[in-house]
Amino acid sequence: MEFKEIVEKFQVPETFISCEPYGEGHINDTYQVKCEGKRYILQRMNHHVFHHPEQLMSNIVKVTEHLKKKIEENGGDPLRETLTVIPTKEQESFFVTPDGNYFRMYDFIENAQTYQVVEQPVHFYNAAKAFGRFQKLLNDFPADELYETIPNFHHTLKRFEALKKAVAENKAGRKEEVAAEIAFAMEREKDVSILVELIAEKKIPLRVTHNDTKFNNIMIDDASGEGICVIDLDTVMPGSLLYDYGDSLRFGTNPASEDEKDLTKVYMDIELFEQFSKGFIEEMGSTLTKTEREFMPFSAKLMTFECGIRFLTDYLEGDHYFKIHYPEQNLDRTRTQFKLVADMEKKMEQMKAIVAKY
Ligand code: ADP
Ligand code: GN1
Ligand code: MG
Repeated sequence: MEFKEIVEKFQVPETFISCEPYGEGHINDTYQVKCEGKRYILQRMNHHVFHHPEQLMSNIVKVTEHLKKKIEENGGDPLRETLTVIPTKEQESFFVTPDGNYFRMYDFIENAQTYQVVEQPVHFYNAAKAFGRFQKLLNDFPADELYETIPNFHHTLKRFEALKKAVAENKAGRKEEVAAEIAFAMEREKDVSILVELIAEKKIPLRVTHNDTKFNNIMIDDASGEGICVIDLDTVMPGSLLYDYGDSLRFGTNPASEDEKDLTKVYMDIELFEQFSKGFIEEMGSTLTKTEREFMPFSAKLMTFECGIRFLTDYLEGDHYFKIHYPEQNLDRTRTQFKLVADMEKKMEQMKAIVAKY
């Protein structure tokens, strides 16, 4: 089907002009749709990653409706501060093409940007506030109404077991080439059960969390620099607040890109760590439990390690999960994550002191 035909399945009154690939997400195919006087986002959901796109969309509709109500109550702009799902002419939240591809549309959030690296520290502080606010707005959302779109998404122990299996199977024949990275991962096996166990023992509460809080999943307002809208709601599920906090630091404290080849450029910028931690703690306030606070610095390292082992697993399996633009990209991504882990290990005491300060 042509893009124009797909767009016409949705409640879009304006005349279609064009549709082009957009953004730098690793999972879905995102397009910018230009219509007369208005832009939209069109996405082909990745149904190899999300096995039940209809469940995914049920989550997103419920979560955005809940957020819109709260944003309105607080005097905000519900059309700008969360995603707006455009329904199809059949009143569905998505459209399935005859060849089995799932599409959805959102309003385009104008006068705001996503960034691939933090360009101004204050943006990162503002992002922390926005991710914290997002959590708080979902505090009273009934978690049992959410489908688990990817089971065990942040179950680091299972992610580690998946890596071991990928090493044993060596499907892409790349095991020898990544011996150093495998060794780095294996040396940190003791870390992978820590959060999982605390959650199982109910020492850390389950909340409704975003689970993919990288800096390019938040729109920064052009005029104010505020984190105006949290996007990419595909993985909103029950989880730990530490997943959201830790994953933000993983991506945002690195001044280089996630696939930077020159590892001398890759490190955890402690000033950015401070900006984010300050914003997040200020926003979450007394909602944070003592144990959550205690494990905040560790969660940054763990989420970075988890992402690194996911990239490494995908590299060993032949790159079927994350989108790549060249053959070694998942290996480059693995290396940046492991470099960050090593740097965070060195800076752990500093990180703890910062968290204790706020
Ligand atoms: P993925 O799951 O592949 O990461 P995202 O939902 O994060 O896909 O979208 C990819 C990119 O598209 C985002 O980083 C952002 O730049 C842009 N984008 C997504 N939704 C919107 C929107 N509603 N308005 C403007 N830009 C958007
Ligand atoms: C993916 O969809 P995107 O690009 O925002 C991934 C995250 C990883 C991230 C690494 C559903 O995020 O879990 O942390 O890449 N999303 C999914 O950059 O697997
Ligand atoms: Mg994204």
